[in-house]
Amino acid sequence: MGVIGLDKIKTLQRNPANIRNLCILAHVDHGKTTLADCLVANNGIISSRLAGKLRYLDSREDEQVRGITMKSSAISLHYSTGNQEYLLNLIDSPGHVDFSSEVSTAVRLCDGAIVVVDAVEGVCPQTQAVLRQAWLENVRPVLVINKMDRLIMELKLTALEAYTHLQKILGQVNAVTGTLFTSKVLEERAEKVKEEVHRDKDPSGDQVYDWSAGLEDADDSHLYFSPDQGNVVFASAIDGWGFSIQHFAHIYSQRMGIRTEVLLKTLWGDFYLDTKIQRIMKGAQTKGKKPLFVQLVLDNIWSLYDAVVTRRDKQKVEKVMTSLGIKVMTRDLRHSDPKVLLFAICNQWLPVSKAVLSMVCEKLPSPLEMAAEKVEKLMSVRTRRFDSLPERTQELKTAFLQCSSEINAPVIIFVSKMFAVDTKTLPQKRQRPLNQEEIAQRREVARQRHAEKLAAESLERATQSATMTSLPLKPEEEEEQKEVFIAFARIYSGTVKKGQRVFVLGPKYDPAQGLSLLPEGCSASDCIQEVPHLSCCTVENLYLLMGRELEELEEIPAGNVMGIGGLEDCVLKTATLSASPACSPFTPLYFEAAPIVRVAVEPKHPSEMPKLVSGMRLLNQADPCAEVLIQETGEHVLVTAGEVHLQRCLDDLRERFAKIEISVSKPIIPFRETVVRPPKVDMVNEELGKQQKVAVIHQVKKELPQGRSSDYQHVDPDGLVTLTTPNRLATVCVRAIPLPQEVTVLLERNSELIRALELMNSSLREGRAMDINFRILETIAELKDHLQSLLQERKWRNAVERIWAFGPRRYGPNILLNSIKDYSRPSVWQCLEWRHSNDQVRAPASPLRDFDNSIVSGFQLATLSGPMCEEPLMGVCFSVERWDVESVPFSQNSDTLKEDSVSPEALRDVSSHGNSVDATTERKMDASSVDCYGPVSGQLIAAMKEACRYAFQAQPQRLMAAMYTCEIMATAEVLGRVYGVLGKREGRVLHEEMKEGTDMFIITAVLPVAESFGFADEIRKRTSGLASPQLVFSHWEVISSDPYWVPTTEEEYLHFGEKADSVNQALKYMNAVRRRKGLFVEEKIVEHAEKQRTLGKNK
Ligand SMILES: Nc1nc2c(ncn2[C@@H]2O[C@H](COP(=O)(O)OP(=O)(O)OP(=O)(O)O)[C@@H](O)[C@H]2O)c(=O)[nH]1
Ligand SMILES: [Mg+2]
Repeated sequence: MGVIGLDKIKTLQRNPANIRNLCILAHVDHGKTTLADCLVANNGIISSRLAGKLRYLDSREDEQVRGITMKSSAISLHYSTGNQEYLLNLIDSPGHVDFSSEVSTAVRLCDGAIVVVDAVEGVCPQTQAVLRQAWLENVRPVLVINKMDRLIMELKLTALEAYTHLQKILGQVNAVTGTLFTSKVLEERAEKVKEEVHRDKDPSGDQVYDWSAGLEDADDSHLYFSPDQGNVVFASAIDGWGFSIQHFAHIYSQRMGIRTEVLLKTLWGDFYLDTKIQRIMKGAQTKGKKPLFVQLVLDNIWSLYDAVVTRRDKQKVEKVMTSLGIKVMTRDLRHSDPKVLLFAICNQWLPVSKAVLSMVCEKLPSPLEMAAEKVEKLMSVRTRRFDSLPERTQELKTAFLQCSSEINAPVIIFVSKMFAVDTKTLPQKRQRPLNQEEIAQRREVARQRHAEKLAAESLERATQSATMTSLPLKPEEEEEQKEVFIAFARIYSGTVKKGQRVFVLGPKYDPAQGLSLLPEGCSASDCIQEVPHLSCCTVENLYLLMGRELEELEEIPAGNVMGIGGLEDCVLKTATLSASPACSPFTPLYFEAAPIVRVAVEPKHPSEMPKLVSGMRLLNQADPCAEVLIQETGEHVLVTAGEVHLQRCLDDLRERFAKIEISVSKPIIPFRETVVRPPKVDMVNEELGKQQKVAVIHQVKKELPQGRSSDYQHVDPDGLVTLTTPNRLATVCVRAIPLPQEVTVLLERNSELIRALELMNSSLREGRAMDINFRILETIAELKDHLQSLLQERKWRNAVERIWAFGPRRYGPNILLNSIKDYSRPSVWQCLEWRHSNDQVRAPASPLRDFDNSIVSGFQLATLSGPMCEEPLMGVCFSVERWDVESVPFSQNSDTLKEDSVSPEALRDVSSHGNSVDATTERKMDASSVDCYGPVSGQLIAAMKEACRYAFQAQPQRLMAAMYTCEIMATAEVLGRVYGVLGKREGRVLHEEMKEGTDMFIITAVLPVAESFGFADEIRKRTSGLASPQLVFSHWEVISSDPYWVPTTEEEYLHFGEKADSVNQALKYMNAVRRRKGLFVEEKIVEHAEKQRTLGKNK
């Protein structure tokens, strides 16, 4: 394990003041793993000659082949400077968007981060994402501007141009930090005001709010990156050099006799050296002078590159080397590749590892400096505030802050992911010197085997070779190939020992409940009674994570990152472990990208199904964001974040977890179904007259299932659907209305909140006690206000108050609206009023209320799968305009009840629809024979569902496609090809800008997920690898073409012909989904083949 021994590391682990837990974050390919190599080489774990080429922390084969990191991995490094020795627990993370969940798992365990930015590409989408992630987890960042050599060799910038370029990059990075900071301050201010409002609710006279506690007062100077703050290093990891201005300040203060502090302040910025008076002056730019940074720093590097790489001037190189006091080996000096010499010189002159590591030790916080704010954030799960936690839980905050490893400090550990390793790589299995006894044992075993072999030989001499080769694997050998799971974890307090028992706190564990159920002073080793979401487990093994290797440890004190073995049965992906039941589970990890690409997987040989099932289970555990589901259809579905991620998961499944051949379906692309406002123009841009409308209605009528008599259902010309249950006891009238887009987006974004709202409502309904978080109530009230402001139009008057339910699954982006006159029910916002008036919200009892739930259930079913291709609905409002139920089976005096439930207006309404009147009269006749249809509530659910589907079909229907946003960086030459590929795949370019100072363009585009498979590969191929896109799921978008469209107007006939067989994208998608689901697909068959052939004359 390199040059530092395990004992040294063990000693360092006990001194948290000198521990740094940090991760390396960046956009894909900006050089994280290369930089990590340099740091690892500093410890002698790999040779410094190989640093940057080996990519030691990319230990997986596919990582090496593809050249991208896929898993975050940790390594413990030792660094000594002055008289201080440090232990650095370094985690390298992936930059590809598909693996952003791995970044989350890394950031959670760290106190600091090195953010790497490519000096040419500057701030990229993932740079912003990782800065945000670091911000959200209160992780302090330092900056490394990497690939500085590209400015010299590729862009051929002069030192001065490079300086301006670097200033711009710093500006970009600081702009991102600035936005994060401002939004946080504003949020905090809003919170403060809200709290004050709460406090002042009691009548205590005048209220004075302090509005000045805003941006102006907040000091944010320490947050920004600036070389003079010492938190920026300029580097070229591949050439092995890097520096901070501190380094040069020390050198020049000695050489020029200027105080270091002065140089530190002036080396970066608009300062120049006035040679005449030998003083540093301000205003280099206006006076046209070289800034100090260029003159004293960059010029030296530029001329070194010039001498070594460009001109290969041996004499000059030697001169430089003597002036710097550097000696290189002769073989490096004579090497045909000048980069080798360059590396040898630079690595001695400005070793990147030293620059980065000393910055890390100086600027990043130790575990002892954890901010109280961070602890509170970690301990308060979303719906609960820290100060609402039990007192004993709040007391644990000091344990975090002290980070004590004393015997009485409670053990608190967070597991951020589980990773699989081959049993063979475990230290327990590694070869070690054998002792005498073991040697004797082995000798005995070998002797026995030899005897067996001899016996077998004498028996079957002829088949000897066959038996030798087909010898079945011994059970222990089989076991060798097994994967074991190791928890990737950090200990925040106490000392964890091998064999210790700890509590495993599930994400829903409530410390208040736990404390009340468990006896005082009980520990995880006691036999404890059942507590929800709490279990116990034994820490079987403890490991030091050393990149590709693990080292076994007996105990690990607070403040360290580590691996834990033996948790695979009690921890799925993440967990909080603690010796105290008072600890609250940590807030869940924050993931940037939601998994969206799904495929169905099955074994090539059906008999291997059990292996697949267990393999999928292992995969699910080993990946922070892959999801494994078994659909109702029995399919095994794998959901991943993107194509590259999918590929990695499938490889893992095939080669590690299931070890069988599998067949994989094409990606299952999700769609949504919606309705839109009727179009004003037809497909050839002609104004639509009445004639088109009639055609649409006609079409809908045709689609209604045959065989049902029309007195059960009726569709109005304006889309109002009236449906009666088969027993004729209940009738519903429903209309589908498209929701404004902003409303849909708002609902989609707040689905978690709506789910919380539903939970509260249901506990209110059932009269259950629960602790309501006022902060959530505030956010719900905000949501309501926001909805109100968006639904201002006349037709939406009072709509927000009338919302009956959300769906599907009660929190989706569709609304059920109560437009029934005289039917009042508690509003969905009832929990908001609950605070003020406990019982007033109860609506007057009405017979309809008994069936309220059936209507909601029918709506939920209808929104879960739409009529187009059984995909969920989105952005549709179902307005129930009339509803009556006759309660004959339940009560004798049906007439009175009927009068109660149907208002006179509604009856008048009925008279306008002939069918419904029929239905009402008929109802009375066969009231006695209704029983054969089963319970009314069930029928009502079905009727409501059907009514919604018809109402949906009565409007212009559209499919919605999932869209990716993608940012593509491309040079001017390949720009055309990029546009070509985008166009072919229905992509839409949003904007294009040129990256300043480079010849790169950044194109931002949206692309349907359905068209994205193979997109990245195609772009890469077409541009010879010069452009590579990053795809992230962004939103749902209505596909403008109508899948049911047929030409109806004369112009359309003229333009598209009678068959209209030009490509209809929406129809294509819809049919593909229908075919996959085994639904009926109406397809046109080519009728007159010859005619078509004659049409294509030029073939
Ligand atoms: N010119 C130049 N190339 C570099 C430098 N550092 C890294 N590279 C190259 O950039 C490419 C990507 O480097 P990696 O270290 O794998 O990048 P990464 O950030 O770890 O990439 P992911 O982990 O996939 O996000 C490799 O081909 C490196 O050789 C540098 O300082 N200068
Ligand atoms: Mg990497």
